[in-house]
Amino acid sequence: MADETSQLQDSSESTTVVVIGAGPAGLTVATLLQHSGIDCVVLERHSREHVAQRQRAGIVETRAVRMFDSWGLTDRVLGGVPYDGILEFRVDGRSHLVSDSDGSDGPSARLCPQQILVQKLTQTFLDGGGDLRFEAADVSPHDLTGDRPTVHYRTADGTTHAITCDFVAGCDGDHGVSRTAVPDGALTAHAFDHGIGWLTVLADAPPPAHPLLAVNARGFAAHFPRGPYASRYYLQCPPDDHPDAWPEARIWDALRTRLGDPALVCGPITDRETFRLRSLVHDPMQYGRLFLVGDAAHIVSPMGGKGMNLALYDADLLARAVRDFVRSDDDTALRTYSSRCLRRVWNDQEFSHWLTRTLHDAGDAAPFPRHLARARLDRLFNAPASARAFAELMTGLDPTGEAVISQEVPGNLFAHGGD
Ligand code: RFL
Repeated sequence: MADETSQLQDSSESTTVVVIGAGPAGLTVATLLQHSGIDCVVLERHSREHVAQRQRAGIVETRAVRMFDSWGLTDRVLGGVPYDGILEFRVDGRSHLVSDSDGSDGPSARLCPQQILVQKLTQTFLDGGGDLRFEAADVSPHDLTGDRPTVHYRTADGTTHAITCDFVAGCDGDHGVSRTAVPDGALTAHAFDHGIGWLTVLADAPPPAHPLLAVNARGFAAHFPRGPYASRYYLQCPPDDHPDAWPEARIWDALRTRLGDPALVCGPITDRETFRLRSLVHDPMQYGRLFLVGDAAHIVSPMGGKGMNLALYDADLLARAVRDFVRSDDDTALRTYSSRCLRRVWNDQEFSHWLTRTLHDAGDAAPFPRHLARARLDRLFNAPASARAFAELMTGLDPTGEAVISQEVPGNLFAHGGD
């Protein structure tokens, strides 16, 4: 430690919050803190161009739109177009339209690709004079259980810097450094492998009329809009399949079959990858003065579109909690941050797991689970109460995650949470 410190070129910097990672979670925390007049520094490993191009999620759910609205930021940070709240299920080629709007007043979900949200959050933060440092290498948080943690990083010229702060927001995704700075045993990881693979394909091809989830005896497929002339497709595949096993002709053939659309218009494929569906929750989402946000704390299988939306939920709670502490010396919301986030995380994990099982079992599973899954779909298409519950979960407006009697972190908040 002494050697490390002696090589620092500049150890005099200080801020309230160091945010590690400039994805949806980190940029939202930073923008909301800035909006609250609280200073922060964002450290991002990659270049601005790299971060701005990363394409993943496509829908900002109703709850998240209303969250930005409550901060007066909707027009600045949300691009894309309003979503009409209709989701299409296609079972053996037969279409069922399901409303995933809950009918309440107020702004609703937007078709806003993740990279557009990231670009707009970046611009908003920088326009407001925000301190966002790209290409920050070897980021490492220290003294997380002390009064003033320090975050070290290195710039491209090799200079090492240190920033002292009150709090660290670990927003650096599943492979970042924030969580690995926590000693073994302080967090419990709950991991689940669904035993399912997906091939995901981005193409310059016409988007569907509605986000589309399809299933037939060959397996699951999906087609989502990603802009005026861009689409993301998913195809269920063996868990360890390689993208090379999927030449273009095979992809379009499989999509036409599983989507039940022989006339599906294809287009140039711009990206393709395979991955295993997995889910992961780290509990608690706090260690001393480090607060984990978004994918750094939890991974949700993409079915149901919850990963990015959960990241936005965590970011909102953390920004409000820090604001309470800075403005009023009130640490209640910081103490309950982890338990409040985890309640919604598990709620969304359950929804995503339910939808994952239903749409995969309804396809090529053994007869008994296939019949169960199809009975669940039948209920969704025909029982209004089921459809309403589904819509609440899709919008994120279900009360489950909100009506929290939060469990406070006992003792000294800024010592290790469980002590
Ligand atoms: P991110 O987006 O991974 O951002 C983390 C940032 O941290 C940086 N970083 C570091 N910076 C400094 N030092 C280090 N050592 C660092 N290590 C990493 C990274 O460069 C990056 O900029 O996490 P965040 O902000 O928590 O956001 C989470 C979302 O990205 C994620 O949940 C979603 O993309 C998940 N997801 C979807 N979510 C939805 O809500 N709806 C969807 O439709 C949806 N589709 C998807 C998805 C994820 C997918 N993948 C990754 C399998 C589709 C796919 C294919």
